[in-house]
Amino acid sequence: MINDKQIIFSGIQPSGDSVTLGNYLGAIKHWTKLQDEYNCIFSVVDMHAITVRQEAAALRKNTLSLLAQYIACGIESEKNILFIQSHVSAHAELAWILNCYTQMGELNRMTQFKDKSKKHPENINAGLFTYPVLMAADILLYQTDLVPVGVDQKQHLELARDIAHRFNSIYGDVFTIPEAYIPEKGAGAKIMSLQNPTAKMSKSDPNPNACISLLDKPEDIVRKIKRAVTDSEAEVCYREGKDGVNNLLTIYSSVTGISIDDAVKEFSGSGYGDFKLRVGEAVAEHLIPIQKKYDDLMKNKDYLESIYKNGAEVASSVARRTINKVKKKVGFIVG
Ligand code: ATP
Ligand code: LTN
Repeated sequence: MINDKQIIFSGIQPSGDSVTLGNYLGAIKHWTKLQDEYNCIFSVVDMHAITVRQEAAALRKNTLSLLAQYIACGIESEKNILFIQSHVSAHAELAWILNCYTQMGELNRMTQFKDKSKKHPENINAGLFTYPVLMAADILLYQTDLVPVGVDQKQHLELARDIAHRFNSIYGDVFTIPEAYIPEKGAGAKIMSLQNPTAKMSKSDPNPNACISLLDKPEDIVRKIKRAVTDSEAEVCYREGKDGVNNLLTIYSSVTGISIDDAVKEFSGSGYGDFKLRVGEAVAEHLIPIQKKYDDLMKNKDYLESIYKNGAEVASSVARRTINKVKKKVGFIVG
């Protein structure tokens, strides 16, 4: 890259029609704060999405929609490289090579693979198993320094580091060793399901009341938060064992910028009904301008196309340097 800022890479799968409040607070919102200080590369990782069966037309629609959601949340196309993963073929090329430098035993330990296999017992495909290797390729192709992700991705990132170390120890310094950049506890690190606050909020959750989507209508947001599972104590405080209330306090703190301690003071003496209503309203209010921007962007498909085409061109030229070096190192004849 042309300047000496550190490189950041991250991505989200277009595996649903909208990102969740978890994706937003755990990932995208943090990205917006990094765009001035770092060279940021943000990808819509459609190749990861097909590890779970997707309907083709829906995947196309969701991929474009996710790009618009990135921009609507404040990721500026002028400051960052925004692109669609399948547009840069070096991701698939490097993933194959790195597959040959990754052990079955390492992949067997991945908890996301175990969880997703349980969720989709009818389709435990090899791509689901080697998913973390494609993720490692995404990161290592750009000589990434930092990877901002939710805490659920920490294990994948550690594997990417292990693969990079292994490759470097054989061939010399080919890859930069990436570091995870994970938000602190309480700052949206892990937003939990509204219906089962011990499980993470996930866009592929079949229960629509478990998760808030970035594009949900304000009245739906308020309704879902009103129905959120809490406990029978009726005391708004942040304490171990109060997973439902802790989650709502985290959400409230993340959208308003008020610290959790101050939020607890604000709600002291409030009943859960009042507390949930105010959290719901705060979330809805925060999302309204994002939704408005999203609607405008989706009316301008040419603009979105110009962004992803330009992004793919720039990303390809950066990725090409790494993939050529890797090919030479492993002994391919580079034409
Ligand atoms: P899926 O349900 O399809 O597995 P997902 O909702 O878990 O998807 P990903 O595309 O896997 O979302 O994740 C995108 C980013 O959002 C990652 O950085 C991940 O760490 C973060 N993220 C996902 N869910 C949450 C959550 N509940 N809380 C905080 N961060 C999250
Ligand atoms: N595996 C991630 C999405 C993802 C990613 C990446 C994140 C794919 N490639 C590279 C950071 C860097 C997920 O499920 N959230």
